[in-house]
Amino acid sequence: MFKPKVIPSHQTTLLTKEQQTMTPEERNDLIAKYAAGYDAVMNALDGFPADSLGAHPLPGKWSAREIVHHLGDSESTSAWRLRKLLVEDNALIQGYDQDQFATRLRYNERDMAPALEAFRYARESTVQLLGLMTEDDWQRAGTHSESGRYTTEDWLQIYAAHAHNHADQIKRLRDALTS
Ligand code: NI
Repeated sequence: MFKPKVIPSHQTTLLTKEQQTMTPEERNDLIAKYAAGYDAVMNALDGFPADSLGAHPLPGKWSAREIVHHLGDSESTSAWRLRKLLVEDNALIQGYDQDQFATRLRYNERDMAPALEAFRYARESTVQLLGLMTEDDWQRAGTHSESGRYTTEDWLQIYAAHAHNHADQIKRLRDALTS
């Protein structure tokens, strides 16, 4: 069970308002959302017709199995990205083509169970790190190969939402297949 870390107020007063883009409360809300991402995906998969995991009922959209493999790969990558941001000064965050990954790495042909576990434990170990981050850690920044400056707060904003967005996508697939 994840417990948001309480940050003593004297730490935040060290920063000016301009430097601080999120309050500790806002960050803790996003960390809790991030920590709930695996359960959101499992809820979306609950009752999904097993013989349709590889189906494409929505034109141009991934199947449920492809989404789960994407989560396995993307979340492993995101875990590594946060670690780089925390350890390396001005870490290089490398972008990649997720559709090429889906096709060339044969997402739709492979059992998704190991990807679900990769997703789950990449998050679980990363939640440990998020709970230990100091104000200084939340000011760290690297450079993304496509989008430029990339801070630990940017990381949090992106990945707090990521799994929930894909859980919604899986639900839309389920609705399309079962209605
Ligand atoms: Ni994604």
